[in-house]
Amino acid sequence: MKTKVAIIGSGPAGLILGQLLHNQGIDNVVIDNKSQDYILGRIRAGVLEQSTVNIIRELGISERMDREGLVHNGFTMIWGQDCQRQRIPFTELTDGKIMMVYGQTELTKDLLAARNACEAFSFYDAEDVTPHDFYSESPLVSFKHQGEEYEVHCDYIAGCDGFHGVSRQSVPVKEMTVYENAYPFGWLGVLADVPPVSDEVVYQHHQDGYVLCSMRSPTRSRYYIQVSLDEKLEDWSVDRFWAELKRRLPDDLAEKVVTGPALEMSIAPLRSFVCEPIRFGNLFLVGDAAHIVPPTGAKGLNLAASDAKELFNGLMQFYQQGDSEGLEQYSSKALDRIWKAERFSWWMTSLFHKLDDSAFRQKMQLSEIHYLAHSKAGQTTIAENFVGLD
Ligand code: RFL
Ligand code: PHB
Repeated sequence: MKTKVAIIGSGPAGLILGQLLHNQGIDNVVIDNKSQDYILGRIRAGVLEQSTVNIIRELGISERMDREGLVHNGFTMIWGQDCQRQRIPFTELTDGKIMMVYGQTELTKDLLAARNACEAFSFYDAEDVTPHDFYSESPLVSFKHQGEEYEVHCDYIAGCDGFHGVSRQSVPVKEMTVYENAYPFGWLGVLADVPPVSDEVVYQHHQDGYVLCSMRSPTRSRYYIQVSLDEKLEDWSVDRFWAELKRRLPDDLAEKVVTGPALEMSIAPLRSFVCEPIRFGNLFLVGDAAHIVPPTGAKGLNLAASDAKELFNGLMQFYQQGDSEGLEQYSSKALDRIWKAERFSWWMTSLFHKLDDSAFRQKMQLSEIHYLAHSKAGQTTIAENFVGLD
């Protein structure tokens, strides 16, 4: 089989890139080692930046997002034993940029529907997916599908296969530098069909661990609490989760918590990770394949979308004008943005989580949150980073 761009991975990064290319008549093939049902069962991100919203609109698949998504203009921070709170009106502080609450699952559903409706080739449940010869002019991706062996010959390979994918692992270790930070805690998350405690996202610093109140719709809530990494999911009933959430929240919010069965409950570890560069010959890494951020700043999916757009721009320039400058600059331009999001995500994580038992460090965190919350410059810094730097 021959195509222009072979895309490994059908998460947001691969599907956005595939659809952007398809809409411009640039032939591409998507190959994923999981089924579409499995991909749609993953519960992950929920908050889209303005730039991601713009990409979805540009793709012509925004009808449901624009109808069902919730436009947000601010979030609330809560901290300290006296539960001080401050709203960060990010839209007002960033010349009108909004955030859209629309689940990654819903976005993936829209992207898959668009992919399935067009003529482009996609392979799901592929086995042994392997990129080859990407330092040559004739790279290819091999895999098995329904008992048949396939080779997709292409000009370029886009590695959009997430943190555990095969693309980054196929690059010789000496070709990349890896920067990594693991955090000694995770997030225990619950998704439930109950109305949220607030119409805006709430981030809380609590002496026993961070709390995040988010949502997917006016009737579906997404909550997270910080837990230590040795916590086991089987030790957490949903009732224990609700009790702990209410114990940490201020009384007025705890009273508003509506409990119910969990649609999903999981523990996610937190990690910062960047590999440099993110281009290796004719293999480009996109999204979580190249970098991971702790979810505190809501940046992972948004970075995946902006990487995909950046690579698409380079490919367009190449296929429409024969100019490879955009592709040459992909790695450095994307990494510039990636590092800014890494910094913000690391900083938000360090500011709001219980890091250790040091009472001094906790005082420093509370003092910094208090300062930022009451300073216009501080609020603006948070707002600009939260909505996404250009
Ligand atoms: P994905 O979504 O992991 O998709 C990768 C795809 O590649 C396939 N694959 C392979 N295919 C072929 N061969 C192989 N060997 C393969 N190995 C893997 C997989 O099946 C899959 O289909 O990566 P992508 O596209 O880069 O997208 C990244 C986002 O999914 C991720 O960054 C976000 O979910 C992170 N994230 C958040 N991001 C935000 O922007 N806002 C948020 O509010 C937000 N909240 C979150 C999050 C992630 C979380 N978890 C669980 C890590 C909240 C949580 C709890
Ligand atoms: C979510 O709704 O899942 C969510 C919201 C904000 C974050 C991370 C995750 O910072």
